[in-house]
Amino acid sequence: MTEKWWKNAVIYQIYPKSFADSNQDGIGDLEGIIEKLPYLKKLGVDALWISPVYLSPQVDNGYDITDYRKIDPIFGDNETMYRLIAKAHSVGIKIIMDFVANHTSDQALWFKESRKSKENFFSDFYIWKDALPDGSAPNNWGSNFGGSAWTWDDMRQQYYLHYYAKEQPDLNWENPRVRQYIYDMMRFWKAKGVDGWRMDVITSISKDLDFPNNPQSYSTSNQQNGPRMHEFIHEMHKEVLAPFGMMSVGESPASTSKDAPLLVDPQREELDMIFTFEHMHVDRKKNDINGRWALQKMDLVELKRILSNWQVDLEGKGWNALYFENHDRARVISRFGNDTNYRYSCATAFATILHGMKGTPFIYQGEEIGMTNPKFELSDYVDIELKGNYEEVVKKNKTLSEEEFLKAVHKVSRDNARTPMQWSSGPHAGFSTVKPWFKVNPNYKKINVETDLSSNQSIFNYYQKLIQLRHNEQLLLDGNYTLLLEKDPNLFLYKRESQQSAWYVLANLSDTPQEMPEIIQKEKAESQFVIKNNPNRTNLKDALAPYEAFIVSI
Ligand code: TEU
Ligand code: CA
Repeated sequence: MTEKWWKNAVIYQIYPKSFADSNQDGIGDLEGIIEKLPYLKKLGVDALWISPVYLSPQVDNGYDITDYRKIDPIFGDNETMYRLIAKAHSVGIKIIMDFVANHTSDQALWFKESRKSKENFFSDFYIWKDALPDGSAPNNWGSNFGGSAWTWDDMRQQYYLHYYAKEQPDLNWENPRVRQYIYDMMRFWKAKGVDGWRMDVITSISKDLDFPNNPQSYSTSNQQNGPRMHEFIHEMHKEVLAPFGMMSVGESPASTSKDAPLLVDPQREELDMIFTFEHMHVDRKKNDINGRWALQKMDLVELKRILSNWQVDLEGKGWNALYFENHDRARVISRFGNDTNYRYSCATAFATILHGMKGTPFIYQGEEIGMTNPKFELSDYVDIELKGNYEEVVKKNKTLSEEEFLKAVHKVSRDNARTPMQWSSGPHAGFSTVKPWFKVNPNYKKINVETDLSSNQSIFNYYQKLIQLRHNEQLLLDGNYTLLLEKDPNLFLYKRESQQSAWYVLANLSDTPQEMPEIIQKEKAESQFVIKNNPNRTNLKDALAPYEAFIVSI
């Protein structure tokens, strides 16, 4: 329909470790993805974003890369990856790889060489600084996984910078060689057929070379939008993205809808889309010392305001990436909705809202069958962020009790999304025949692909329809967007409209019935439902059931 394939596309994210285990070692792998291609084709998605599968010690589940051109043996080998790309292409599915270029693993050859001395070819591939006269770190910057962002290296007798784990040293993008090596790596994968990139914390690649202290010790507030960020991204666009027509979606934690066009306005030649974090903070207390673990009740008015700002502010200036879930986020129905009494309605209601918007929707594995957060014991969790933050917040600062922390973990921890994919009610949810690397959610007997597909309330089927709409309806592509009832604390209502047609997209995102909005009641009786999650819905008058949602064409 358009010259940019991703504008009518729905992209599905795979977290390989937890998707499907083909060789029964408890770890998901590439062959597992190949086996599930018919499932993904049936769902109807256009592209797969595959979280990192490169050689890695797996300190951060592959976001710590040792060799960008090698597939980690836990996932298969390079030949399997090439076969996956070819097989996906043969059924019309594109492949987006994860591009982690803010940092590497400390096991990468570059880092091993870099730490050897101050005067070798790789010395300036990372960010090294002398200790302060008293031996302490160069400044008070913090790591996202707890503690200082600086680690002392005995061999080199200097500190190196790491925004994440100490095993994830930050690359020095100031060094043109680093940039050229990265572009070469991208060309390598392009030659293998990769169609685009999801760019991990791409807005962190440029550092403030004055290294000023943060107002608060160990804060991570300095990490985004450094002085040369736009310049570097533009260079990458010129060198690789444009010449090879590769799609790009950048992770951009600090972007607001106002400054987003600086990254995604096509005329600036930087990125195609970015993932904002703004709407992910609507259940988080602002400026709280406990950061992502300081929770409050989800504020729907705020969620509507943020998502709508992105719709409106990017109109004509850039393209949205739409998501509620990914491997760093909890299950949306457990976090913002009701995953027990209204699981089907709630999952499809959030899906309706997201997939009705302008932009490219991303589905995270398991979202399409309404998988939920598990409520594990603290000792069951494995994520490095959770563990690092626990040490910091509960043990060291004592600003949260263990109970409060666990409560927050149950709501928002990254591990909520990382439990193995629930394929069937068989042993280990059909993910593997042996004990998986991370616990299966005990609700798998009830919630799994097999059960969902055979249910008359199938979340999968609903997603399938939403994806078909994305492919077939011009209005979704280019209709403009208007939020209605902006102050309503329970209903999400917006209008999509073009010269030819108009739709209302409506969801009751509460546990209680709600009056049908007057503006809808006034519509013609012969209005057509485009999609609805309540089979009993036949008119535009009756009250909305809890988590009822529909799209109606007027
Ligand atoms: O995430 C970056 C990121 O900022 C968040 O995931 C962060 O951990 C959290 O939101 C802080 O509150 C990316 C990847 O998606 C993540 O999985 C990696 O761990 C991280 O980068 C480092 O590569
Ligand atoms: Ca395996």
